[in-house]
Amino acid sequence: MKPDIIITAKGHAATMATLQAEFSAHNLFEASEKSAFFEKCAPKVRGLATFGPMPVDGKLMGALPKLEIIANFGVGVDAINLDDAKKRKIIVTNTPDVLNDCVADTALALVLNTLRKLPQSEHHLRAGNWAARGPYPLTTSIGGKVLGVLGLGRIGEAVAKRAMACGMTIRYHNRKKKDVPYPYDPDPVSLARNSDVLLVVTPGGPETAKLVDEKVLQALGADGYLVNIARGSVVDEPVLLRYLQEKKIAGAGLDVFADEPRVPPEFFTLDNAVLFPHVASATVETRKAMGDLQVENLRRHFAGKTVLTRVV
Ligand code: 8YV
Repeated sequence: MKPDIIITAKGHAATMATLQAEFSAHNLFEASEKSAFFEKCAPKVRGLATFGPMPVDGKLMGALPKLEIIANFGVGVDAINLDDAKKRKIIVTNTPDVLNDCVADTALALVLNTLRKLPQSEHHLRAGNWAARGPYPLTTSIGGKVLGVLGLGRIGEAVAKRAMACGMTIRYHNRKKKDVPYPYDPDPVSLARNSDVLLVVTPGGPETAKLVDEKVLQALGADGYLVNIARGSVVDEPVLLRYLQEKKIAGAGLDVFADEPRVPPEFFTLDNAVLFPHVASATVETRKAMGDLQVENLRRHFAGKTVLTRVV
């Protein structure tokens, strides 16, 4: 008998195919009538395979009396209420490490693209402006600049290595000081004040909501840049938009937004922002590795073995 699982959202195609083949999978995202869907499968569902930002809270967990495990595709588990899971002794797994390099590559790309305005200069060429109006204006070097890492975990360290290879120096702020060779700032405001580029790599969720607020952006200042590859929720987005419009910071590179995939259209007209559609881990290789890990956690759990990457 294959264990029954619910797949919450449409995700990585090959992973979905494996989940469908190995488990008795119920696709929540295809259910037109949610109550009928739950009535049919809720009593037997033992696992959830989660993709994307759909909230998984106590109400959903409570509707699934046999739920044992929530296996997330992605390292960030901010959409899952971990306290609710803990209370119910439900295991939560994620997909750390396998995405560090790709996410760090994207972070470095955003730093480079934001300071050097490479997408904007490409647009200048494509629009015929090179020949018609002359060269693209000069931009800002990354070499010699200070990268302030807000949330120096495994991904932050991978970005730091890459940034140092480009001649940047590193500082950081975490809730706790770490045993690393980089200078520590006691709070996000000091880190922003001491940095040319503030890179946000914290987890999402209520503990970091709007951690980058007006005070932090003020401290970053008119010559400072913000790069966010964490979660849109970590930054006060309306304030960021205003700071970009009023040139109160020099620019921003954003892979994540508060209400994905809806991005406030005011961002589209900004010349001082580089915007990516949450692609940090989006390569064939990394997405396969993430899916393999998600599936392996489910397999191991249902085989009575310890899961590989348990969050709670
Ligand atoms: C993915 C991510 O885009 O791992 C994460 O937390 O944000 C990304 O790698 C996301 O998990 C896709 O659903």
